[in-house]
Amino acid sequence: MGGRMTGNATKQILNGDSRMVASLMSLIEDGDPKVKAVLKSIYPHTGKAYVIGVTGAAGTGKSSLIDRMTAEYRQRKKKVGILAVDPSSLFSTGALLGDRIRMRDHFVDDGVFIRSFATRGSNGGVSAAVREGIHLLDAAGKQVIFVETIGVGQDQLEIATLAHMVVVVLTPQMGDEVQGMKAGLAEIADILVVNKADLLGADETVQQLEALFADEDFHIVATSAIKNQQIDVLVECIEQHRKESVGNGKYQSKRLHLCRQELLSLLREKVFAELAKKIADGSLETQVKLIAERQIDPYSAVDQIAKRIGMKQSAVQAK
Ligand SMILES: Nc1nc2c(ncn2[C@@H]2O[C@H](COP(=O)(O)OP(=O)(O)OP(=O)(O)O)[C@@H](O)[C@H]2O)c(=O)[nH]1
Ligand SMILES: [Mg+2]
Repeated sequence: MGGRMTGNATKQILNGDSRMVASLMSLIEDGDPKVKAVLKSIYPHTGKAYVIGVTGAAGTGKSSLIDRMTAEYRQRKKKVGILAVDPSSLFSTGALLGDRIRMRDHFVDDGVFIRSFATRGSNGGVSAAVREGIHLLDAAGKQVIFVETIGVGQDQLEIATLAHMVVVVLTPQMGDEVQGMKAGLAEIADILVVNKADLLGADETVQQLEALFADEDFHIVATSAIKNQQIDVLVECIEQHRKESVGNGKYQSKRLHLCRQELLSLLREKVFAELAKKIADGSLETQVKLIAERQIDPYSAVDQIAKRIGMKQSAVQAK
């Protein structure tokens, strides 16, 4: 993208032009470096959106809830962006289609931008690409941004480096499973939702969670996305959490945390790319084979490579 094209793209993003947002999202998805110039020029205009991570096991109703909450936020005159991080769409487009169909109503609404995000190319991985997507939506004037991720292990923790707050979606069917999730939930969740409250056992699940987290101060809300019940309560909970965190300084330190995570992630990517250039072609693969054959251990291999490219041994051993 040349200077003039970057300028035009920037202007269109700041005007909230959905088509430009969509085409830059595609560049981000493909890991195209051209998008960096636009990201640089829009960055001063970002930092206004509130980013809400929505995570939970497959099929708990995350997309359905986001769909309903979006309607609620639209009634409150907020512009909404939605990024569904979709690992499965790498293999099939089924999940993506599901999201599209369920969120159909919002597709004709100019105040809503929806994107299912499959990340193939981006160097910094999924998180880096999602962060870029968030900046685009933020600059385009979206005031609330939902990021949907399927919560499994690592991914679930990653969301904490992307979002201002995290909503974890559970269901009554999970029963005793929640007991084992206690530590993970306490670490990541700001709000716990028991969705599918129209099904049997919802009250018990809520009671179980309340007992489990008696010492924590997070909210537990029972909803039914399908029946559109308690969605306003959930949104009110989110808004209350937001206001409280601004009031007690947690939001400000969260902002610093997110900026730090992004900077470190970009730096890691850059430094590693530089080092990889220094490591002679093929020698990495040679080491890999040696490790596989147990002729060397990976720790000594790293020491050797580091020494060869001129890194001081002490620097390698520090940390
Ligand atoms: N009974 C009931 N079913 C629901 C509710 N919310 C969602 N569902 C159903 O649960 C299924 C999964 O809903 P989704 O919204 O796609 O769930 P998801 O968590 O986004 O799913 P993935 O993105 O595939 O992990 C669908 O068949 C929904 O109709 C609810 O409140 N009650
Ligand atoms: Mg979904």
